[in-house]
Amino acid sequence: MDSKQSDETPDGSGPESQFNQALIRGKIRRAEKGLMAGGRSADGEVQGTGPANRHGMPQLPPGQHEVKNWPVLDLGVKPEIPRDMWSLTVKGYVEKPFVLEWKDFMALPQVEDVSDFHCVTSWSRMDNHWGGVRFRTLAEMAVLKPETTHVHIKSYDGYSTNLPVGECMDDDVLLVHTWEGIDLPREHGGPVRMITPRKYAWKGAKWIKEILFLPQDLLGFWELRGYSNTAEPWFNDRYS
Ligand SMILES: Nc1nc2c(c(=O)[nH]1)N[C@H]1C(S)=C(S)[C@@H](COP(=O)(O)O)O[C@H]1N2
Ligand SMILES: [Mo]
Repeated sequence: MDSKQSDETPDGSGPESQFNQALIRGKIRRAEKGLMAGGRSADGEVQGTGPANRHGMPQLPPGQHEVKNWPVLDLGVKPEIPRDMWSLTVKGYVEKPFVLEWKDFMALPQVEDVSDFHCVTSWSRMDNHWGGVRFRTLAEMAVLKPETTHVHIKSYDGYSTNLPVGECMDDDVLLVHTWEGIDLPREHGGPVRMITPRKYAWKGAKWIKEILFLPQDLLGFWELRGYSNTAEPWFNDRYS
């Protein structure tokens, strides 16, 4: 007991203290990542610039201005998909591909989160309250094959976008059906869209239809048309 206790209080010597140092370094790295990206994880842990420690002051990425409304951006089509017609296909380099209908999706573990929404056209909407399912939950269900490196996401309007698989595993990457306590409005991607708070908003597919896991990157609609593939708001990383 005594030796265990002292191992958990590292004095800079012995193997246990090395392990603790590694944990601490990991937490620092995570905090720095959060500081660049902003946002608060669903378990309430503050990750730098998120709502919880903004004290009411907006902290905008470079070149962004805050809006209080929520502009609508799309390709001129706003598909109408009633909940009982909606399904989500998860496939590609996975052990267990599946298709979810509405009731299946709603039976998955549900989370709430607060995060910001940064559009490349320079507006940001802060402190959005979301309800939905973590992307990570779906990835865990699908059991990724070791070759999987990227995700390509397809929508009911023909839109697509792509991300490295690791960047979809953050706690704040959600498939949302609820916004500010109401059903996600159709013009914003209802019944279900993805949100990627640490990326510009074009990485978040509205009217999401399919998640395809791939062993290489496959560019999406805007990524093929000159938008940055990495899309990092805190690095002003807009166009490639
Ligand atoms: N299916 C689909 N998803 C989409 C788009 C789209 O045209 N179709 N536009 C993207 C872009 S460019 C932005 S900025 C955001 C806008 O989301 P909003 O209309 O809810 O503000 O959705 C992204 N997701
Ligand atoms: Mo956009």
